[in-house]
Amino acid sequence: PEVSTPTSAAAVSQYACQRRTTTENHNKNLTDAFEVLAENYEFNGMEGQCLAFRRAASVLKSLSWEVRSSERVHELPCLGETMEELILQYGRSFEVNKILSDERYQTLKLFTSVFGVGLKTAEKWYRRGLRTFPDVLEEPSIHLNRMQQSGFLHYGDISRAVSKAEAQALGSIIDEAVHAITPDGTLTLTGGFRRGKDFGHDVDFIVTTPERGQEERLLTSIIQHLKQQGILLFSDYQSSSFDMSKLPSHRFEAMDHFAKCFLILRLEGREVEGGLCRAEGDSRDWRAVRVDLVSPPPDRFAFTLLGWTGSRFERDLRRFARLERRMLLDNHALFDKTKKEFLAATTEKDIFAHLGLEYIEPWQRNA
Ligand code: 8DG
Ligand code: MN
Ligand code: MN
Repeated sequence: PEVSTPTSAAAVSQYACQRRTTTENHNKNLTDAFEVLAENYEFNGMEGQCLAFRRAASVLKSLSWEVRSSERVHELPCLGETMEELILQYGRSFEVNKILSDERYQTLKLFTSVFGVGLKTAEKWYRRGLRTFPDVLEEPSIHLNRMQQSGFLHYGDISRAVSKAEAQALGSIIDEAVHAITPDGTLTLTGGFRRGKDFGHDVDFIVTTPERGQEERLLTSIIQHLKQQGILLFSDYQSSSFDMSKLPSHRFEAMDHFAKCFLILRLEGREVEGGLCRAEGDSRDWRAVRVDLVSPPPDRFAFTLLGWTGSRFERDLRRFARLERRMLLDNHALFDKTKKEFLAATTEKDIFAHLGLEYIEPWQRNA
């Protein structure tokens, strides 16, 4: 049966993988506020509350109506009393504004916005009394790794949103590299742009070759090719540590073990239809852009595509598999714990079918 967009709270599933969530968000004010609260919990090591607010925001994003303060919010899944109260008193929540003007929050937000700087590093810098980029860059005892150095060097460009036209241009450039290396190689757009977003913080692609065992070589050759073209500004290559016999991970945020690389590429203005997204007053005809590439073996393509398409949707798919189906799902495989066997898939639809879920299109996965 077709799951149409629910019009009543009672029909909304607690799992994002049973909801259709487009990029159209009727509750953006609320979900932005919830994201600030979630982030602040994350910054303070309160993972339970952080997750609760992210799940609540995800439910609100899926609604085809705007939640109003008079509504019985608690009838929605994942929205507890605290959140109902927040929504009831929400004009522009006092609590949210308090966080936004908090020095620790502001500093951690600033530091973690640098490519290569995680929460641990940001906290360390904060504890040492550092508050601004110049504070960090002028502190002689701080040693930045290669990724962080590039993060600071290209900060202006890579903290600026990437447009769909820029993503397309990068797609053509990398596609050309793939085909120069192997004529039957393929390039597939994934991540936020596959979900139909107009802007992203990077561009994510999957590269494959049908020849088994050649996936690592394909990726290293692509990096080499981009380097020869003079457009490789940074590359962090991680070789494959994929073990076929291993069960899928239990963890929610499991990174995968396929060969992948995190890149910064130089994109020329003339390659982009309609021009580059640049800061006002910036007259350069190029910009730096973050690009992620992953190269799974051909028989794992569907799992990788599903995983890298991303958002809460994919987290809830794993949770749904585990709690409702006694199955383990990650970017590599699907394992049925009852039958004690791996379930193969050549398309995303196969995976949804194994899980007994209705297929949800990528542009409906903006959970
Ligand atoms: P955005 O870039 O438009 O802001 O959003 P996004 O495309 O949804 O986020 P993303 O940070 O680019 O991540 C896309 C998906 O890739 C996300 O679900 C996480 C997933 N991903 C993996 N494995 C790995 C990994 O090893 N490293 C990274 N950086 N992302 C990974 O599944
Ligand atoms: Mn992305
Ligand atoms: Mn990415």
